[in-house]
Amino acid sequence: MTTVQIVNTWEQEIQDNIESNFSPESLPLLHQKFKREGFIKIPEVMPRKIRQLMKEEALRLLDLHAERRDLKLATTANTPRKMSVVTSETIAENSEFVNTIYRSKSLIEFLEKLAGEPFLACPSKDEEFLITRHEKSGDTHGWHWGDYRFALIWILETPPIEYGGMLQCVPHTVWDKSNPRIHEYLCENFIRTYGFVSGDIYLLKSDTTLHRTVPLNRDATRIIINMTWGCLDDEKRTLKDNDRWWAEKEVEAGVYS
Ligand SMILES: O=C(O)CCC(=O)C(=O)O
Ligand SMILES: [Fe+2]
Repeated sequence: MTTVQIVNTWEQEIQDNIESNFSPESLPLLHQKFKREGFIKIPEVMPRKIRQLMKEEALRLLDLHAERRDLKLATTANTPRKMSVVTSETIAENSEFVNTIYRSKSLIEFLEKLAGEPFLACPSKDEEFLITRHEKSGDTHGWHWGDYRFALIWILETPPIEYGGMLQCVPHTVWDKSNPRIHEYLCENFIRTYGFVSGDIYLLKSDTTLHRTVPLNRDATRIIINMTWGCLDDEKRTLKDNDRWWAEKEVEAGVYS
């Protein structure tokens, strides 16, 4: 006889929720959409209760640990980063809840099916998690790519789309840190824009999808948590350039205002 032990107290709920919201027949089309757009909106991947608790957890961490960033980043052609953040290590050290959900086997197995490849725990402890809060007029997470392949982004709170804060994406692009050519990519490709409501969740193929948030056009609150995973290819890569603006207040590749 085999016994299945549920260690993560949320695991059963996550698993049941995924099974009731996504039929096996729906997966091939979702996979194809994700491959095509580098983006897929999947709020139903998490029960409402967990999304609400995640918001409360992010608000708690922001109250205790938020740090403001206002800079332009050389490795992404001087695009701006204007927002408050809670850094990865701070989240990892201070939130059992975030760690538990990030390690959910049912969640990871489902995301692997959508992506069509294995997810690896984030190779870099300083890029596993990120909480950001856009709060002032002009706040934006400017055009960039991710160092690692997969980001699950929870839109915990967002203003109406007239205020900005949507996500814009150009899939099937690559990040050359010494020559990012972002404007060329924007001229040569269609840009897709995705609006959100509070509670949305999306999966992004972050390493090959150029993306940004549309700047807020007035003071307003937009809060997300980013959970990042790597892929098998990451084992062959080494990262260079000190452009880890979220982790340190001042980095070599940043210009500060
Ligand atoms: O705020 C968003 O929706 C995008 C977040 C993002 O691009 C990131 O955390 O790298
Ligand atoms: Fe990103």
